[in-house]
Amino acid sequence: MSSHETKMSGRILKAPEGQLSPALLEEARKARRSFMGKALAMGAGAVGAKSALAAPAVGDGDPAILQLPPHSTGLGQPVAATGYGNPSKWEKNIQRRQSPGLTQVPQASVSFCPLQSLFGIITPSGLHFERHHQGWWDIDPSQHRLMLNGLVREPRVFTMDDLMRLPSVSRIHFIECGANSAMEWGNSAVPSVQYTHGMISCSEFTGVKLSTLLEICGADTKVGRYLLAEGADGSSMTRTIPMANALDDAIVAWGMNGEMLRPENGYPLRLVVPGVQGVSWVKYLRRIEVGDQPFFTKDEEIHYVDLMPNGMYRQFTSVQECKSVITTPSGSQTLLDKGFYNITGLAWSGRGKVKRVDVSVDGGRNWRTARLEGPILSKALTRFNIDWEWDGSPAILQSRAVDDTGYVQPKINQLRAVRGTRSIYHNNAIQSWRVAETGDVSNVQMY
Ligand SMILES: Nc1nc2c(c(=O)[nH]1)N[C@H]1C(S)=C(S)[C@@H](COP(=O)(O)O)O[C@H]1N2
Ligand SMILES: [Mo]
Repeated sequence: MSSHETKMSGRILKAPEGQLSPALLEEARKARRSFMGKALAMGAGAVGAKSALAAPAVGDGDPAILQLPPHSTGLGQPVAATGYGNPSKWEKNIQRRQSPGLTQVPQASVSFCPLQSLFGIITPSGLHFERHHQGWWDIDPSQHRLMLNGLVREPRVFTMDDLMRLPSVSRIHFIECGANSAMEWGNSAVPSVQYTHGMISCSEFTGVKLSTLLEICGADTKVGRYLLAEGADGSSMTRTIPMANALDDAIVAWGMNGEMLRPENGYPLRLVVPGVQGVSWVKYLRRIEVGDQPFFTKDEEIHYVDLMPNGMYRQFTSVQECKSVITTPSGSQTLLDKGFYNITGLAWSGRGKVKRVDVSVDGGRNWRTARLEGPILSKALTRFNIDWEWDGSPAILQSRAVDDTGYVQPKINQLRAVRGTRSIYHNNAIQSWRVAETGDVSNVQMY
């Protein structure tokens, strides 16, 4: 097994990245202190620094609300200080991150999406997870071409201009790497949801339907039951796509979240195959060939296959089955106090819509049905929320999703009973987070 994704062994990360480190916490405290100091120096209130820092509850006369800070009295920043806006400097800890030691070179690697810090269902483009086999490129769109050949009446080479004149669609879909949660097959290995589930993102993609291009070229969709999709990067990423997907909802996309694709995500052109594992979403898409049988490329012969306990492996298991995860509270976070919390998370299914999500706070003994927030879209992330009153005693939080085919997300021991413990891809097991009496949340497995 040569894929770097096969090397995701049980590694424990010591630093809970994606959370405020002690150093950053101290920095934040200092910033707050000096902010309070400045406010006082400006004569904003005759309140001692000590009582100001104690932050009494509103109603107890919180002095901070009575002081006018500089941003209430001074002149703000001018327009277009940056032609393309950036997140607040206070949010700079929210980053895509690599799992230290996971891969040997950063060009054939993955950066994980900080799911614990995101709201709703759309992933900000700058935080979309990345998976490259040979590094990313910022390709000149005027030089980029897409060729369509094979079992077609008229082979064609399209420029970006040609493609962008065609009728387009915009659809919201998740993309999940088949290796998401791969480190968790043997045991609970990584500390936070960023690393357990961060190889998923969800965006609005815009492009021309692949079926439109096939029609233009007069593809033989009866004999031509398969397509080859090929990328322009050095990895020669090639995957077989069933014609059924091509005629259904696959898109040749240039847009992501209202703008052109980001270079890391395949600019200027990528394939979108809703519900199918990320590897088939070929980036820097340069060629589509129609053929009468699967192409058996390197990326489907030895990679993205399911090693079974008897040593045989399953191939072409490319649909991402129904799965969910609680993103808050989640591993490496700390609950500050007893009392009310909104448990929130994400659910999805490569086969359609999420029908229901149940949440347990006692390790799977009792379940309550969570609220699904709209829109609930097919093959897209769905946000769920549920109220929780934490009484301060240890708890195990879990979510279990059901999709509209009736499929129920399995427990890890149910998956292992069929697939063993040495699999890598397609782990859609229920995730467990343990809340300790201290409020610290950690990654555990429940059988
Ligand atoms: N050309 C090309 N396409 C590619 C890849 C690649 O390395 N090169 N990686 C694949 C894999 S394994 C995944 S999971 C997705 C990741 O897409 P993203 O980087 O936009 O998240 O792209 C797929 N398409
Ligand atoms: Mo992937």
